[in-house]
Formats: sequence, C-alpha cells, structure tokens
Amino acid sequence: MGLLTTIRKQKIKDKEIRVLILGLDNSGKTTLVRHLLHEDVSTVSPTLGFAIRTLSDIGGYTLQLWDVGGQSSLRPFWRNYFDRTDVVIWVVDATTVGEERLSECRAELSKVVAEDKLSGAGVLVLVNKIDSVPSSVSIDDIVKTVRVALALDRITNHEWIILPCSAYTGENIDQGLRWAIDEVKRRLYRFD
Ligand SMILES: Nc1nc2c(ncn2[C@@H]2O[C@H](COP(=O)(O)OP(=O)(O)OP(=O)(O)O)[C@@H](O)[C@H]2O)c(=O)[nH]1
Ligand SMILES: [Mg+2]
Repeated sequence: MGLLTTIRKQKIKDKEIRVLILGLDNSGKTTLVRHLLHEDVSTVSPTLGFAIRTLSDIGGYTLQLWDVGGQSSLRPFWRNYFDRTDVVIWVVDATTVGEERLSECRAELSKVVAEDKLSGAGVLVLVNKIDSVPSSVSIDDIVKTVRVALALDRITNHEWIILPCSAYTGENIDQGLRWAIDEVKRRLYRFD
C-alpha cells in the first residue's frame, strides 16, 4: 500500500481534517479561530508563531485548526505546515479592497496554490470583516473585486470557493466550514 493511501485510510478512520489557516497579517485568522471555539474575540494580538486548536464533532469530524502568523517575516515558515493539509482557509481583509495589500495577498496566494505539498487541498477564501464595510458598499461587489484581484478563476488545481464573512458576527462561517468538510469528504472517499 502506498504512503498516500495509508494516510488517506488513516484520515477516514480518525475522521480528522487538517485545516491550515493562512492569509496576510491582520486579516483576522486568529479571530476566526476564536469565533469557532466560542472564545473572546476582543483581545487578539498578532500571531508570532503558530497555534494548533481542535474543533471537535463538526458533522462527525474533528478539525485541527493550524493558525499561522501572517506577517511578512513569518511567511517563509508557512511551508513548514503544508504537510497533510486537507483544506486551506485563506483569509482576506475586506477593508483592504482597493489597496496595495490586495496585490500582496494575490502574490502570496499564488505561491501557496502552486505548492506540491498542498496539491488536492480545497481552498476556502473568506473575505472577512464585512461587518465593518459601510452599508453603501455592496458586499457582492467586494467579493467580485477580491475574486478578480486574487485571480481565483485561474486556480485550476484546487477546488475553491469565495465567501464574505465576519469573524466578529460569525456570518457565513458555518457555510464555509460545511463546504470545506464536504470537499474533503468527496476527495477522501473518491476511490472507495
Ligand atoms: N471588524 C472586524 N474586525 C476584525 C474581524 N476579524 C478580525 N478583526 C480585527 O482585525 C485585527 C487582526 O485580527 P487577527 O485575528 O489578529 O488577525 P490575524 O490574521 O490572526 O493576524 P496575524 O496573526 O498577524 O497574521 C484585530 O484587531 C481583530 O479584532 C472581523 O470580522 N471584523
Ligand atoms: Mg493571528
């Protein structure tokens, strides 16, 4: 039995999904994790290394959440966390739309989706902080802008989805996770 088959069988047995949360610094990755764990979201500080948190019994699965710091000095270390990743959650700050940060975000994402070690992993793009977007601005327009700016339609080697969300209010976060779990299930059980 090949190594990949062994890993896949083990994952099915353990019902464990490994989620790697990436994105530029200040996009809201740690706040998202805190929201998922029902923790206080008002006291986050920049992540200087990484943290692994466990979310049990989400549709019968256990999610291991790998929250990695997004500051530019830390990005070279992202690769250390790629192994065995099932899903990448890529967090984008909706309030940076129209800014240089979005090009930086595109450059980083393009490197990540090209990584061999992440091949096959689903990519959930969350456009976060929509609670702080002025009501005069259309969320649909923001999502479209991010989709184009990050060249998501050019990603052909991963299943992906883009959703607006708020780690403060929790809007759309459950939908995003549900997509992620379904995507992993489709892949793990593909040859069974
Ligand atoms: N309005 C609003 N602010 C948010 C939301 N999510 C995060 N923030 C704020 O954005 C800032 C950065 O949040 P973090 O969760 O630390 O961001 P991060 O992506 O983990 O940053 P690094 O660890 O440096 O990579 C904090 O001041 C959060 O309170 C959100 O949904 N809405
Ligand atoms: Mg953080």
